[in-house]
Order: sequence, then structure tokens, then C-alpha cells
Amino acid sequence: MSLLAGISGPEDLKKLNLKQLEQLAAELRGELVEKVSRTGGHLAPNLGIVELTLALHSVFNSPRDKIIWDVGHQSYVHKMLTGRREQFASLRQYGGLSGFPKREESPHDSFNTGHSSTSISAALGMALARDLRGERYHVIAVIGDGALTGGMAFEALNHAGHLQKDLIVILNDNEMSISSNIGGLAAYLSRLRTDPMYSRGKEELESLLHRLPPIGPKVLRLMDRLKDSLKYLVVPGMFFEELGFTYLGPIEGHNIGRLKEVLQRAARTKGPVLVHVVTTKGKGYPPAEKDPGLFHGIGPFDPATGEVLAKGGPPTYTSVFGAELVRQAEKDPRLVAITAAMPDGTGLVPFSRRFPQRFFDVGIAEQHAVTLAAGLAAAGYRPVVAVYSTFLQRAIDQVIHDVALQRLPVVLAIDRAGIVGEDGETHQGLFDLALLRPIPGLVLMVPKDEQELRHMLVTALKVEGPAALRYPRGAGVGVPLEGEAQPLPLGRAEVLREGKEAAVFALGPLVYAALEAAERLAQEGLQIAVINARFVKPLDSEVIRSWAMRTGHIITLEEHVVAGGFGSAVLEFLAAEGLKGVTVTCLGVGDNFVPHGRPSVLRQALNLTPEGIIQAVKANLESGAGAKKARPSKAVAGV
Ligand SMILES: Cc1ncc(C[n+]2csc(CCOP(=O)(O)OP(=O)(O)O)c2C)c(N)n1
Repeated sequence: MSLLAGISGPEDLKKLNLKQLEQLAAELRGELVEKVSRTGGHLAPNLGIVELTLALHSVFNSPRDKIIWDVGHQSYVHKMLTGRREQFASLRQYGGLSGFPKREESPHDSFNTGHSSTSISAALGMALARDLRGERYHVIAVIGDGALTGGMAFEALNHAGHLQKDLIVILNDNEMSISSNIGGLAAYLSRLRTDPMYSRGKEELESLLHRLPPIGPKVLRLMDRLKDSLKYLVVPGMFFEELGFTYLGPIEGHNIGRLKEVLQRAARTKGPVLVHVVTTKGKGYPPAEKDPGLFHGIGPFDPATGEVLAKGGPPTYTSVFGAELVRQAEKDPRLVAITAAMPDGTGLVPFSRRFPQRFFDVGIAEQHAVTLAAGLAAAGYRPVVAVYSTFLQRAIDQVIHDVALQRLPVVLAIDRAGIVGEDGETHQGLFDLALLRPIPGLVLMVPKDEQELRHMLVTALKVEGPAALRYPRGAGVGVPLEGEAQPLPLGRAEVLREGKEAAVFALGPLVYAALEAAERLAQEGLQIAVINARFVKPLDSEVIRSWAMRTGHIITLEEHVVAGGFGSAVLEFLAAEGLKGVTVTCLGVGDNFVPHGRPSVLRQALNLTPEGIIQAVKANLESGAGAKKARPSKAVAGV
């Protein structure tokens, strides 16, 4: 009989014995594989955390006790156990369950996450609020060993150790970030896991130290010192202890009984506690255990074999970027590549194989990645930082302060720019242009297709200062990838179609949607110009001015928030020029976060489709003053 069907909330778990909890773990795994094989999602992290989630909800009382999931991609089991199992078929779909914790979805989701390494800060904030109000509940942050490589996690550990508030940090250590985890801390955790000296019980060691005989005050002091240094050598987790945490572990993370015991102990311990739990990513589903990187975040697959359902179609922007980067690196020994824990996602694996010495995975540390690049550039190298748009948000100060102020030639290859889809609002790449456009001296480009991406990468590498190109997630347009990549003239747009009625300035692959819209409008007798804007900075002011004067109707298109984006740049330019009587429509994302859903569904909802463009053009033509009334200001008269 299914136990899972009888679980409507965490209180139901408290009635189960150990055997039943183990059965439930097996049922949860079956359900995870079945459901995620259809919707896609973060399978391996969730398979690894089944027992830990069961133990947490058995020992603690959510939602009174607060559990904060770092990144939040491993919260599926938590969602199933907190009344959302029935909705699981809608996971990551428009209007359905989110793949990340959402306060608006359930009182059991105490904090929204998506970007890594925030959980300890948020948990500490809640612990402070609890104590300020004199309330009593537990606050628990669950953080992976990958997320622990992020600077924010260290900042929070440092502060929490200082404050000595009651707080539980659970380190879910599976030796994996998305790829293998990296760095000194990962090596330290690995020693904790495997060295027999470290894995001796901490209690046992401490009691042994206490039993050392006290002989006279001087000797006692000496003994104390000795005890301290002994402790350093033999007490596991000394690093965390020195920060002010009580360290419990390492604990076998698939043993529910042991986990419950240790969590109960953590709940009784005063001050901050770190529980080091060792898990296997992908546990219990052989294809995911074998390739946890692939199953970290996966599209629909065949649950029987683990075969990813073939997508086919043109190569992705990511892979075209990765291949072109290798080609350029063959020619220029100064070229180096940097990723913050996303070698696969950013297409840098071929580069890392071809040039292992010139490739740097810095862990989940975007800020460090950018300043590291600045250092390399200051010392004569040509670094390319490949990063998702949403994660670059972390490192804007580093771009301004460490790169741009010194005019260092760092290339930002911004992947997953625009609508990313199923991961939802924490992952949409909708702010990069607005964040980068105000930065003096930075060249900002958007290719219309995968072939132009190649040209733009070469262009960026030629710039004697910072340059960025942003391109979308997923398959390219399917244009031929021919010939050598060629640098483009800086700040020059490309006029693709002439037209007298209005001019559409499109950015990125929306150029193709604009061409389709123009074709359909032509059938209705409306001649619309289509311009591939290419550069957000420097803006092609001549082309904008000339089409504004010729048509009096400008429509801008971007997969980005309109505020501060490309449309804003065009408006600012036209206002500064004093061009009167030009009707401008900016199509893009309004003042809202864009939720999860299939990209095609989201684009439909946002009107970023040929139909949406046709409507916008017609509305612009109807409402506008029109070309005949356009009166160029003195400044541009005669242009
Ligand atoms: C700031 C930031 N950078 C990158 C990512 C992408 N990312 C999501 S999960 C993950 C790895 C997390 O590893 P870990 O914390 O060990 O969790 P696991 O998946 O192994 O359970 C990365 C790099 C992110 N979510 N946030």
C-alpha cells in the first residue's frame, strides 16, 4: 500500500516508524523519477536529499520552524511532503508549481531562493527577528557543498559565528556542484568524510581530552594549550568550530534513523550548529548516480533507460560560442576562459579540454570570477567570462569597479539572456542590458543568430576595453555557420528591410520575428523597415535618427525589461536630439517579474511574437503623429 498517498503534511510523518519512513523514501524516489521524466527539472539533487528531507520534517515542525533551501532546486521532496504532491504534474509549467521554494505557494516555503549561497544569511536574519520578538522556533538552512563555495555563505557563517544565535546549518555534501565541486573547502570536506582520524566521534575525543589529568596550575595551562592544539588535530570540523559553530558530523545522509538522532541533538544545542551530512547525488536511480551532472537539471527523459528525449534542431547558442572560443584561443595564446561553476552550461567544456591551463572554474563565485578576469587582463591576458545573465547580476560592482574603471579588456559572454523559461523568475535574464548600459566605455552587443554570435565574439575580443555580448538559452535560428568569424563595425546597426511607414529596431533573435511581422504587414500594404540593432552601446545614432526622421514611427523590440534597456536607450537618444513628432513604442518586458513556463508560452504572454509586433506596429501607426509631422530640431536639421 502506498504510504505517500496518505501524507498530506509533515505531521503525518511523525506517526511513521523507521521502516515506514524507509518505504516512504523509496516511494518518493519512484515518484520523483516518474514526474521529472515528464516535466524535466532538477532530479539528481532531489534524489540525493530524500532521507534528509524526511528526517527534517520528522524532527522539526514546519511551518513554525523555518527551513530555508539554498538555491532551492532540491526542494521537490519538501514540496511533496508539504501538501503539493497532487500538483506535481504541473511542475515548472506556466501557472503550475514552481521548481523553487515560493512563499506565495505554501507557508512551508519560508524564503524564496534560486541564486546560490543566500540561505545562511536569510536564516540568520530570521533567527535575529525571532530573538528580537522573544519567540521560540528553529531556523534551519540547508546548503550544498557547491553553494558553500559562494562568498555570501562565508560572510554569513562568519557573522553567525560572531552572533552566537541559535541556528542550524545543514551542509548537504555530495562532492558535487553541478560538475565536480572545486577548491580548498571541497578538499577539506573530502578529508572530513574520508580520513579515519577525522571520522572518530567528536564526543569521544572531547571526553578523552577532558579526562587528561590536571597537575598544578602551570601544567594545567600547558595542558589546556596542548588540548587546544590536539583538538585542532583531531576534532573534525575544526574550521567551522573556529568560526563559532558546533560541528556535528560527518553523518551518513541516507540513514534516516541516524539523521533524526543528529538533528534532534542539533535542535538541543545552543548557538549556531553545522551538521555535515554526506549524501550521494542522484541516489537510487542508476542513470543519475552514474551521471549526476547530466541529471542535475534535465529535460524530459525516458525513465526506464535515462535516455534524454532527443531534441534535434540547430546547435545551441552556447555550443556555437564554445566552439568559436576554442577557434579564437588557437590563434591567441592570451585568451583565457573563466566560469563560475557552470562549465557545461556555458559551453566551456571543449575549451577546458583543449586548454586546461587556460581554463578556470572558480566555483559559485561570480564576483570573484569578474575580478579574477580583471587581474588577468591587467597582466596582459584576454579573459572571457562566460556567465548566465541572471548570475552576472551578482558581479555588477566588479564589472564597474574592477573592469570598466580601468578599461580592462574583459569579455563578458552572457548566456541565457532573455526568457529562460521553466526555472522562472529567479533565472530569467532580463536585467543585464539595464545593468551594463550605464557603464562608461563598455561595448554591449546582441547577435540576431548563432552566426552573428561568432562575429560578435571576435568583435568583443578586438575591443581595447570591456565588451559584452548577450545571447539566449537554447537552439539557434538554424542559419549556416560558415566561414571565418569577422569583426563587425563597432556601433553599426544592420538594415535588413526598407519600409516607409515605420521602422522596427529589433535586438537579438527577435529580428526574425520582426522580419516575419514585416512580411505579413506588407501583405496588408504596410511597408515596415526592419533593422537589426546589433549594438546597445555604442548606439547607432545615425541610423536611429535617419529612420525616425523618415518614418516618424519607431518600434523597439527586446527580450529584456523595457526600463533601462534598448528601447530606453533609443528614447533617451531621441529626447536628447529634440526630435519632435516621433511616435516610439518599446516592446519588451514591463515592470513585472516573469514567472516560470515554456519560453514559447511566456513569449506569447509577453507579446514578443510576430503577432505582438504586428499589433504594436499598428497601434503605433494609429496613435502616432506620423512622419509628416516629424520636425527635426535645429541640432539635427540638415542631417
Ligand atoms: C549565484 C548562482 N550561481 C550559479 C548557480 C547555478 N547552480 C545551481 S545549483 C548549482 C550547484 C549547487 O551545488 P550544491 O550546492 O552542492 O547542490 P547540489 O545540486 O549538489 O545538491 C549551481 C552552480 C546558482 N543557482 N546561483
